Amino acid sequence: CAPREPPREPPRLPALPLIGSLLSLRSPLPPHRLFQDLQRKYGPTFSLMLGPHRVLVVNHHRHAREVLLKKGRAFAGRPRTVTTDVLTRDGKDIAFGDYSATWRFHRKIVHGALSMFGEGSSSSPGLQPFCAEASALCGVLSQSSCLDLSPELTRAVTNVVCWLCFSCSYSRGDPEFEAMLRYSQGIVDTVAKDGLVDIFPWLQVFPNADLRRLRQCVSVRDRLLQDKYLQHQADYSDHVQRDLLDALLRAKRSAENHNTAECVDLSEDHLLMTVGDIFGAGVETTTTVLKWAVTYLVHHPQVQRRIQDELDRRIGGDRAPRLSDRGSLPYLEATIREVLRIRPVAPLFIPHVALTDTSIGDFTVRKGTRVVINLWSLHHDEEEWTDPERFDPGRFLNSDGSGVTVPSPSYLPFGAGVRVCLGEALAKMELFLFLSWILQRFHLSVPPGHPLPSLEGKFGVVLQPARPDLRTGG
Ligand code: HEM
Ligand code: PLO
Repeated sequence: CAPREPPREPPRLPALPLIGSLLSLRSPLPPHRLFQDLQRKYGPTFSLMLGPHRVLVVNHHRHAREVLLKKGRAFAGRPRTVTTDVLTRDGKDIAFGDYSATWRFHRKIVHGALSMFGEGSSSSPGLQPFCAEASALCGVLSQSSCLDLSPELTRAVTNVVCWLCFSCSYSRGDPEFEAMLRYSQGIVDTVAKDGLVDIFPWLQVFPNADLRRLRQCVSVRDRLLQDKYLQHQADYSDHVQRDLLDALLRAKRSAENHNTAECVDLSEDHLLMTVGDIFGAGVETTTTVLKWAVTYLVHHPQVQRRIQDELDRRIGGDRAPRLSDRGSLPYLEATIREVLRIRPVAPLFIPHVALTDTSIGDFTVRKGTRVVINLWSLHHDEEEWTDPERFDPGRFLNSDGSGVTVPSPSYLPFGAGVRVCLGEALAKMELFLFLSWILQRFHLSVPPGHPLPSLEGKFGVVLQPARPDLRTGG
């Protein structure tokens, strides 16, 4: 056996003082596509300088799994940036907050609270909001044969998350709901998208339209969160836990009574930012995937027909789909998996940070290095996926089509390890229920004479489809 290579520096993009590698990063391509292309010159793992920050880009599943799983703790940090600090009151949330005892504690409470909405039996009260919203959604769709699905999908998903966080829901046209749609889009458009202020914080002193818009949107969100918080505090009871906010309030009270508050910070800010994360993530991610699913289904009517055949055979038209049907609808499951592969919600995840001096493969990594996992590259690796831009749910079916598989280790739509997505189970349930309800009742297509919706994503903190123009038919 050959002796192991000594640790070495990863290949590095040219860098100038102050600006770092910015000149090599000028490109019309969005960052995930540019990083994918740069592999050809630098190999699958390379480093670059974003101004003063050392960034390591990982494009292959072997190194990605080492970062997330094998060395998950060493890479569990998050960078502080100007825009995420505005969103999260300086990292007092889960997703953008650095690794700490407080962070671990909040993750644990949220994990427990989300499991209230777990699979269990189909009669579990936790599932009630899903079916109520799926049914309301289909009711609206059946009233019109030609409409833009996006606002309806967003409202249905928002209501599920509202139930979960605050035990409330919105009706169509509710002004608070409309305001929420506007501020959330404003945040998605302006936060954590590798803008220059996140690289050079001193740029904040200059007028910056994006940062102004972000601050405005965050203040609208904060007023809403504060209102819900005050209402919940007013009618809080130790005996009933209605939702996530109650679970967090209970933990806060119990920590205060037992004096554990010194090791973990359960301040009002932390609590509000945690709810803000779950609310924001809950709405934007699932809605985005549903929009991508609808987009791909109108491009591929044969896939749609095959799901509908499966629904007809396994469920029929006399009853609504239930979570317990998931195992008997493998082609629908495979389609959801393929949508999550071909258009990953978070193509660059959220950057990780090395908390100690460590390594990836044979490369040394210094403490403080930001690590970007390029999920786009993993999900479009030609060694792992034949013709990666072809939409083919069949990749995720087993050989006789009776069940689903994951055919490659290069598939991590929800991440893995210490920072794995907290909403994975919830998102999968929602995607399954909404899509099965819709496809049992409707055929999706573009109105005659209209072009098919674009498959290009709009890069940001989530990869969103362009505004679609879709209609349903009974
Ligand atoms: C983190 C994907 C839905 C809550 C993440 C990450 C990914 C991801 C890739 C980053 C992992 C990392 O940085 O290593 C998705 C996808 C979703 C989805 C594809 C939908 C299909 C949700 C939902 C919620 C949620 C519904 C909440 C209810 C979170 C939170 C984090 C996270 C709180 C941050 C975890 C941490 O930093 O510790 N998600 N997510 N996600 N997700 Fe999701
Ligand atoms: C979406 C807009 C909201 O107004 C605020 C918000 C909170 C949490 C973020 C989410 C946004 C985007 C998707 C994120 C989520 C945390 C985890 C999730 C980044 C910005 C993913 C996919 O990583």
